[in-house]
Amino acid sequence: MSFLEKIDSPADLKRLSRNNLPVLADEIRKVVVDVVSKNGGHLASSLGVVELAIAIHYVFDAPRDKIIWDVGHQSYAHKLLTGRREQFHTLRRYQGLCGFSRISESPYDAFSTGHSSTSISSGLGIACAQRLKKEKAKVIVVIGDGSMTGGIAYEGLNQAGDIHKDLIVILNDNELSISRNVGALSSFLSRTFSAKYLLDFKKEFGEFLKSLPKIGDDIYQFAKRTEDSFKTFVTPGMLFEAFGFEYFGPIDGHNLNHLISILNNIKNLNEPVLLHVLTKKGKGYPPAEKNPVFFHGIGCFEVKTGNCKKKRNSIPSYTQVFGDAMVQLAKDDDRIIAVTAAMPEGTGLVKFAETYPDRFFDVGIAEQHGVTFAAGMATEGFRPVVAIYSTFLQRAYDQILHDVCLEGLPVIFAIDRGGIVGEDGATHNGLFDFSYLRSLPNMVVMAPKDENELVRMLATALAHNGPIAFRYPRGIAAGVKVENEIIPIPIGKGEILTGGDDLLILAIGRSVGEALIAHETLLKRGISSTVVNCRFVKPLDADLIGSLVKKIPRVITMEENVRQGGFGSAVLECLSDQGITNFCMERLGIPDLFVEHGPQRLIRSKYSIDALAIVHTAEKLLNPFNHHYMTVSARF
Ligand SMILES: Cc1ncc(C[n+]2csc(CCOP(=O)(O)OP(=O)(O)O)c2C)c(N)n1
Repeated sequence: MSFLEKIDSPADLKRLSRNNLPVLADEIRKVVVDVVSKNGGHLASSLGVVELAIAIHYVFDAPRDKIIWDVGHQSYAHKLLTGRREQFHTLRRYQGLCGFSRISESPYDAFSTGHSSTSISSGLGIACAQRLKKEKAKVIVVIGDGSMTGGIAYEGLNQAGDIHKDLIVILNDNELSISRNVGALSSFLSRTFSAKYLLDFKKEFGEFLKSLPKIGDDIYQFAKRTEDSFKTFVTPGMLFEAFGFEYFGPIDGHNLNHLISILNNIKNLNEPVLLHVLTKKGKGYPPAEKNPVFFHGIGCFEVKTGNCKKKRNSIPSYTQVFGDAMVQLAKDDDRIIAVTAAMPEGTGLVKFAETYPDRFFDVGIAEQHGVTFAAGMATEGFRPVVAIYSTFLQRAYDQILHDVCLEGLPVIFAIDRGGIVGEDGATHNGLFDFSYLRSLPNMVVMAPKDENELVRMLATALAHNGPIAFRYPRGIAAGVKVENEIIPIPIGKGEILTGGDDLLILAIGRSVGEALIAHETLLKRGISSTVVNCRFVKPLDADLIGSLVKKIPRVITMEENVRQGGFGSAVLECLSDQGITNFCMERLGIPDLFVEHGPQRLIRSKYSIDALAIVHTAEKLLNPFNHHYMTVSARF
């Protein structure tokens, strides 16, 4: 029996001797690699914190003590040590363990995460609540150097240092976000402040002080007395101590003995503490150590070689098509700027960054800043294209409203991962953007039916002098040819794709493809439908929709967005505004809930946003004996 197999809770871990812990770390790594190779997941980040997870659980007393893993993508070892070993093979599978931390999954997950940089704020909230309740739990948060580029982390530090509550922040510094970490802070944290550098610096600085006439020797003696001030002066400690934190480190995050000793010491302090640990992303699995960017978030792979199992598809992803179009269009348009929030790979902008380094900006995990930064560039005549996943753009809502839309600035939002994302689940689904964007004055909101239309929408956006957004799905595109000549689409114009008098299907984005499949199936069952690719959620093609609904009053709308405030709602409002009331409509979209993780296809089927759902709904709508619709239909 392995050591890991004996651990059903952290109490079992504590029974192991310190000597056995490195073997346990190896066992954990083996299981993590094995399961991620089958289910996909955040491998490199999780491998990097195995010793840290062991040490934290060895020293602290969870779930009484509260442990928060920022983002939660690196929490696999924590899951294995906290009673989830048996279910670990279900990681990221439908109805299996979530790929991030969830309060609802385990009492050991003190806070739910998925979006970055929240751990210090939530940890501080818990620490304050504990104090009010007169309970003595320790709160330990682990945050990566990438996540430290998010502004909310500093808002948390600022308050924590001020109110001086007992909070332990562990900075997991592996010098990488998903790819190279960016920004002034990352160079500040950089390894140039290594022990050797520190010693050399101390020596030289000491000599320098001593050489100062009169006062030099006194200052030197003072500095020597307060030995740590040297360290604080030249290490990141300076920054964190300015925030009111006691700084420790940097220490080797893979040295279990060292980690446990220092955590044992820190445990007894009653003040805000920052422990800076240095780790290696991908640690212990050579392919991930060699290529941590590739293994940050990975699909299924072969353990022996690290090669991906999925064959490369000849059809590109929407992300790739967007990235290629950016490179192509920027050739003749110097106004085009690309902005990413720490996701050049995920948003397809690597080629753009290489081709136009001066016009490419990675702002760090700082969506709010990225949007306002783009707004600033737009005031100077540039056309910034802000490429952010739908779910992360939620962060920047006020910036979109206040800094972009209020003055109608021409910022373009290229919103990737709109709709169901699959295995990353509830925190990552892009199901709200239609609703949150269409309520903003001056904003245009589009969604392409295929990759050619995606490119046309980028051109449309570049030709438009105001805020404009287009959102596209995760995954392989529709497989149509991208035409050489890129023709912008007239703003607010939909297109009729099929003719038919029985049913009107109004679809947007990816759902158009599903509507066309449904159209074919329905034809075979004797039902003819008009399918409209509406293209715009805002402004809607009100004339087209109004006139069609008058002719074909049985209507289905379909979208990969929540139904509240989404595309279907927009259609209802538009018909109401035109005084059109004589119709019956079913709005297919996501109901009022958060959608769990699972394969995209399964989730689409479960929530009735696929072709089959249209077919079933059509049959219901057209059934003369269906009581629900009879009353409405009687008016036709
Ligand atoms: C608000 C937000 N934006 C973007 C992401 C996507 N993302 C997930 S992990 C990650 C990098 C995190 O880097 P770091 O905190 O250093 O952790 P590491 O993976 O290196 O251990 C990013 C950008 C996110 N989770 N949340």
